[in-house]
Amino acid sequence: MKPFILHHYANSPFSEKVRLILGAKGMAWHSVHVPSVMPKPDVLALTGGYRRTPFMQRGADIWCDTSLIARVLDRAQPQPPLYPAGVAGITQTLAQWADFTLFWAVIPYTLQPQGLTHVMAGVPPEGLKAFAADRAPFTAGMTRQTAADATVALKAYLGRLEDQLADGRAFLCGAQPSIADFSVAHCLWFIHLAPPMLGILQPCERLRAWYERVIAVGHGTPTIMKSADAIARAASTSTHEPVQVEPGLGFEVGESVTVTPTDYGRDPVVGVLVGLSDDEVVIERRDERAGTLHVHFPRLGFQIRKEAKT
Ligand SMILES: N[C@@H](CCC(=O)N[C@@H](CS)C(=O)NCC(=O)O)C(=O)O
Repeated sequence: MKPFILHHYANSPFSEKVRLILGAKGMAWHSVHVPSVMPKPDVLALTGGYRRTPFMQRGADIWCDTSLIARVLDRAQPQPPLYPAGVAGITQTLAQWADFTLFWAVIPYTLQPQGLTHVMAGVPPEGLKAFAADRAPFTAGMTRQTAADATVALKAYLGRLEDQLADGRAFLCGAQPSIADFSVAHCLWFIHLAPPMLGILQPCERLRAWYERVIAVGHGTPTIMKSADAIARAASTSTHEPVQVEPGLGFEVGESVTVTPTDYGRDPVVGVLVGLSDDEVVIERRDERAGTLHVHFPRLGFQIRKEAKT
């Protein structure tokens, strides 16, 4: 089986979530660095319009969103499990909370002026302007927390996580790491990019020790790959992962649809429906350079709409 290709960039927390999962599972992988702001022509060639980071590729299959990427990696390499028996439900619920609620407290908290200069160290003023201009439409429609809101929320959330570890457990849902640990860890990892902001973790002794345990899993074994080579890899692959459209879910195989994230970065991807279940939606699309691709999204958090007939 060929290694997965992760398309990511260094300072991306959700990429760190996947890098840590690859580390926990001891996997070898190909690493393609993508730009952190638009334009991203090589990204869009593969995803069809989805611009969020990271996404994963193998051959001509593309997986978007870390909740789905985590499931795919867990299927490919089941040990150690991301969804341990007995806590599989709660660990995914905690991960979902961290990936949205905790994340969107961490971002405005960390990017206050004294943190921003560290996260963006070395970026010239025009780069900072371009970043702000890129992210405004990306999060349009979301209520961005003020620094004061985010600080009070984050203090409460960190306190709750500290409580969760009060019985001396090594990881958030028990003795083994699970998806919840990686979803919380990538948020705390982002605060670590801005050392002056770390004071908020000072009272959380157990959480700080937990963080060191999670980060210690490392990133597995990455090999650098160029985005042009990843595109060529897709173009030279004529097979896809087996998928099917299950009946009774509101859509038929072969229908033209759009798939769009419901929270932010709401760029629709157009394609022909080839796979649908309660967990996943898969569309087929063609790109001049990358050939015929299957783009997979999680079903939860994504809206499917039939394309209007012309
Ligand atoms: N729910 C998504 C969230 C991904 C996300 O918000 N990624 C950030 C980077 S950490 C992003 O896409 N930023 C804009 C960009 O990279 O263009 C996931 O789990 O993958």
